[in-house]
Amino acid sequence: MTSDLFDDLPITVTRETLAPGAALLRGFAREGDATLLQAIEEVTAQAPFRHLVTPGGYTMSVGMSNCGALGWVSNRSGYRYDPLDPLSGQPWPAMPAPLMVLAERAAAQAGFEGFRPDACLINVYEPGARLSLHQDKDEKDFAAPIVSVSLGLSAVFLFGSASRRDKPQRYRLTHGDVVVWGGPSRLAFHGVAPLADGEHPLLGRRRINLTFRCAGRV
Ligand code: MD3
Ligand code: FE
Repeated sequence: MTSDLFDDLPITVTRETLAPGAALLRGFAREGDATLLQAIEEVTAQAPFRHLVTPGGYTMSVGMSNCGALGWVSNRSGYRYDPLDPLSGQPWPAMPAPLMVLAERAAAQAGFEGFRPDACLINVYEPGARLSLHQDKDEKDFAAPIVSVSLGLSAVFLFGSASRRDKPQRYRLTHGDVVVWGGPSRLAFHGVAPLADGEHPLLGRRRINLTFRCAGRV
């Protein structure tokens, strides 16, 4: 059994099904969290977090960066995956091995063997930041799941159905929780409630969320 460097409590990993195709792996990313954060820092030193503007002209409260062959970007003309970071004109940083390995293991645990994401969107939330209800459908391959990893402060995650009308379920996602969204859940509406203030031992007043995607042509 491995232990958390800071409190020596054993790490418990549990699996629950939120909906058909949606598997919540609580604690899955806690072992090795410091390694993940180090890798994220290396990415964001090259491709800093920025607040993107939506096609509707709103500046997002969530800060974003990417790693991998493709990165998700938004501006007044629309959303897209792009091989280049528009801030630098350079390719996005490569996906660090510890991130790729984590995503692959989590997907396999949920029944998606051979998951090989080409994009990892990195979201940073400060107190008050939120993500309104949306679907992720800019990817080319809906047969592949999306793997999400929560780090730092807890957030209330809103999980609806394929229809915006249905009232979403609420789940608290905490440091180290991983969710695999595949099958019938892949196109579900989802969002994040405004982040409550707090202090996390590794991340301070922040939450970071990683989403691993197969964005390009398969
Ligand atoms: C359910 N991120 O980046 S992760 C996003 O916490 C995004 O930053 C949120 O939604 C965050 O697009 C939520 C959970 C998540 C991600 C993708 C999904 C849930 C999903 C795709 C389909 C269904
Ligand atoms: Fe999303």
